[in-house]
Amino acid sequence: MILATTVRRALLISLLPMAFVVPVSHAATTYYVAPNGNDGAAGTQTAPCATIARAQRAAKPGDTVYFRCGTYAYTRATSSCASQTATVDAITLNKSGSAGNSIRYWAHPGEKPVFTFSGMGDDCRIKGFDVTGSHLHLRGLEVVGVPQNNNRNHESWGLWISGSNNVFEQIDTHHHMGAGLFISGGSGNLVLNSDSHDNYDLRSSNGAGESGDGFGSHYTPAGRPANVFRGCRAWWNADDGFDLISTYSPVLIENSWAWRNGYVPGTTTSAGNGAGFKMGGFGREYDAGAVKHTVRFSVAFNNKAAGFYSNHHPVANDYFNNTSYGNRPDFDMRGINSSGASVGRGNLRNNIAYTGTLLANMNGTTASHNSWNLGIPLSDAQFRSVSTSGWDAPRQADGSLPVLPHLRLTATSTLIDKGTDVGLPHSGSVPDLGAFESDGR
Ligand SMILES: [Ca+2]
Ligand SMILES: [Ca+2]
Ligand SMILES: [Ca+2]
Repeated sequence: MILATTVRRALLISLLPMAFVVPVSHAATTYYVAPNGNDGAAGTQTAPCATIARAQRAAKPGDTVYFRCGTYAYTRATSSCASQTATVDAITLNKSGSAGNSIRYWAHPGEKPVFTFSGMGDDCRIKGFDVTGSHLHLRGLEVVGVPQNNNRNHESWGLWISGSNNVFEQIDTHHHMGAGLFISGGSGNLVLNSDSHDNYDLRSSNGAGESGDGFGSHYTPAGRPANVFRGCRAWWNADDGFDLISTYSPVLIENSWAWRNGYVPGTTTSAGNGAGFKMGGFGREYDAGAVKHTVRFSVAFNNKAAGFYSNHHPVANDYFNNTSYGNRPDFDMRGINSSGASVGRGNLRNNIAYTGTLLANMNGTTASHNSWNLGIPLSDAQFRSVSTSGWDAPRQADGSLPVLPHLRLTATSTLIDKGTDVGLPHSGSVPDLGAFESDGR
């Protein structure tokens, strides 16, 4: 029996307006997990348990599990590999919270728990975190080093998510032999202020680096709520930064950055596809079930291939207020029509394309008020900085992106107030071009 800190909500409830009362069905409990804990312990702050699995068995909707700092090292999966192409996981999160009462798996405030999987020897595909539950909130966890231990599979995964209505906040997922965070079928998930980097699937059966994406949302059935990526960064992933191939529900990406994807991490040696934002598609086939995805207020630079890529998507996505710099090309709108022919697909407004090779496959798109439409001369002087270093700087205390001068407009930039209103927040009379609205105009 785990006895931990309890907050007697009933006491609190008596002080609150009735509208706030509804979701609470039991006294919320706080549990503690620490690397030097013991799963036979009570799970209190002074007697923490040792594993997330033990905490999950105790936790109920509305409860919070705090992880103390230190390393949680995994060396074997929860089950044995049935074959070399079977899939196993190290951590199974299959117990759901409920609407308004998530189960929280949070870093203890100010601390950094690190879940490391590089010591796993299982001879098949591996998921580090296998999140099949819903209404969970993971925050502040570092997830590192899920391996591929044979060359029979496409990839392993850092976090693999088939549950829905989860929040993944301030997750730092990196150095996996596969995707850092991969949503497969889940919907209504929010990936907030998270980083995915240095992922390289060097043993993938479809080619080294071909499946090592930063973030992915795939296989979601039609009619489900959007998966959202907000304030996320993807860099030096061997394949793509963000990849939305083969999904039938919408995805929204905003305020996110992607750079140097498509290379062996830390080098300029070519690896996988190398798109910053790969915005859909169905394996180069027309699919009548395609839906519109959206990417806005986002930055791609120095990716091996396109910064923003329609990837043969059958319908026009919205590309609003993005900055693409030094990609090849910056915007590639290659879509597909019902006859299977290549055609431009995209609604582009208020974007900047600067350096690299700018544009490809624009015939068939709708594009206005972008830097290339307006005939405004572009030069480094439009920007406070065009530096491509420092983008991985530490986040702000609340987890939001660092505020850098890079690719922000100068006070006198002629790109200020040159956009068109697309129904999104902006300063001054009309939107500026690019990902960062300037202040005061
Ligand atoms: Ca690929
Ligand atoms: Ca990919
Ligand atoms: Ca403005």
